[in-house]
Amino acid sequence: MLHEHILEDFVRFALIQPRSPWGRHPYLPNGVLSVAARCETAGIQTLIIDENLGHELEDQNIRTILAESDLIGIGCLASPFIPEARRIAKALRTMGFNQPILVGGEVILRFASEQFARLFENLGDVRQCPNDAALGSILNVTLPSMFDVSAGHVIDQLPVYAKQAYFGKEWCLFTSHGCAYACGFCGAQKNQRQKFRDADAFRDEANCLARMVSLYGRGGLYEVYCSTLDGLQNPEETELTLSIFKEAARRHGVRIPLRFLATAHCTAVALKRDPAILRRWHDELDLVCIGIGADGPGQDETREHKRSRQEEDRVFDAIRNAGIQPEATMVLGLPGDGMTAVAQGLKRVSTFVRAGVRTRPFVGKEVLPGNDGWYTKRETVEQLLEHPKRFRELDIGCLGSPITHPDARNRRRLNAIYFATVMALKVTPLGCPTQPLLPTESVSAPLRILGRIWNQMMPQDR
Ligand code: B12
Ligand code: SF4
Repeated sequence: MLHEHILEDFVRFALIQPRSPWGRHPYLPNGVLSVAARCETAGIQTLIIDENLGHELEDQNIRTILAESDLIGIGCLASPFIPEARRIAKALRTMGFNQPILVGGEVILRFASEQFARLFENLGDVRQCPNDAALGSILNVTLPSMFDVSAGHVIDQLPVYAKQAYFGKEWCLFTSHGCAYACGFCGAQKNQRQKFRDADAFRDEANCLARMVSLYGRGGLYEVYCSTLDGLQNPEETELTLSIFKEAARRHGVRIPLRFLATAHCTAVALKRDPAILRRWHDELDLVCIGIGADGPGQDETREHKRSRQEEDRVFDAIRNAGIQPEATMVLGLPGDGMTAVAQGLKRVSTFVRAGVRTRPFVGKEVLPGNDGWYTKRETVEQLLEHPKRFRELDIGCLGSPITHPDARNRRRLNAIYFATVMALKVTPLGCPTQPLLPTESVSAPLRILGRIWNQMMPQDR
């Protein structure tokens, strides 16, 4: 694909990680760190500005960095960040920074170019980074792929306060991208073989991360979330990745507990081939939690990989028997679901509680950039593009809102049931990591104010 190059000879690239949509929540920004690492190898000087660390665009130091940059990048991981990226682009233009702006990140890859243009119209030269490979072509340099580069040297150069903020709590380990399945409701990069990182690049980054935990981790007790979407889809590659990470942790004298997502089906297949796999990963590689997608009854037919409740239950048992905490990631109440479907979902939740499975229930969202609804529900997409702040309400932790669940009666019932379920789960022995958000955009002014106050108290990873 041909892309109009941004600059012939530029040297400085300021990369902005927007603040979390509901307040400041520092979280290791893998996307911008990866871009910085790739650019640095091509001789481009990068500077990272993270609003979650209190870097305000108006501050004099930040203004100076921006003024001296030839190009500005904004990272946008998922839908709730879209309004933040727009706010930043507007603020930059208002402050008189007219350099080209490049917007990238997982969710940005899902927009058609004309949809992207609508989001950033009248803001001058704002470009979409449509895929990982396109970045080098846009920048007019040869860049290594995101899989072949270690972000270790970029992380090393971060100021101490940033390292303390990122490693003093939960962070994400970039292990692989992509998934071979194509579930209709999912907005991830899918329908392709999972791609893992180059072993040497990953080893270098793992060593840096383990050193950071040894220096700045507070107890290191948080589970680190691996980016792999299905940890048992390619077990050999996952095992190699986990082993490299374990070796790095051992070298730096730390234990870093890991968590990843997996499908029940791939876990069952992997266990059939190698019954000791989970026990080994737990005992030798510090895998402490596996989250399995166990969606509500309404979603069964949208799953391309057929699975049965029995298989799911057997997998949860096997995970628990290996000493690993099983987690059920559930989507409840898609707009079309009747109360019977919601009731069945709740029954499933209570089975999980009794079986020692930690449950993470979320509210189903029919339209997410890149999922099936994005291509079929044109009216909703149109409303989102017309009122981009409503992208915040696509967060799966957010209660149903008029944009996601237009039927008011159903929405009120679903929200009440969902909220009560999460709160009830919180007092069970395993608790519930989900922290519900309130809708703040397509609702009336008093609810909006209440929602903003409530959401500020919610963590980034819910
Ligand atoms: C870690 C992670 C998180 C972390 C975020 C950490 C962070 N700030 O970076 C946490 C747990 C907080 C999180 C939260 C959410 N996440 Co999340 N998350 C992931 C996960 C597992 C890994 C992402 C990662 O670190 N990848 C590694 C980096 C290197 O890759 P990358 O981010 O894609 O970056 C590359 C390119 O995108 C691009 N790029 C990135 N930034 C930039 C910037 C510029 C300027 C340019 C040019 C390029 C560029 O270059 C990078 C490579 O060099 C992915 C799943 C996956 N495997 O992708 C889901 C995923 C991205 N998350 C997703 C979602 C939906 C969410 C939530 C909205 C979930 C929710 N609650 O509803 C929230 C949003 C929270 C919020 N406040 O907005 C979806 C996005 C789907 C979509 N189409 O939007 C994914 C794909 C999961 C899924 N199965 O659907 N998430
Ligand atoms: S929901 Fe999970 S298994 Fe399905 S396509 Fe998305 S990442 Fe893959």
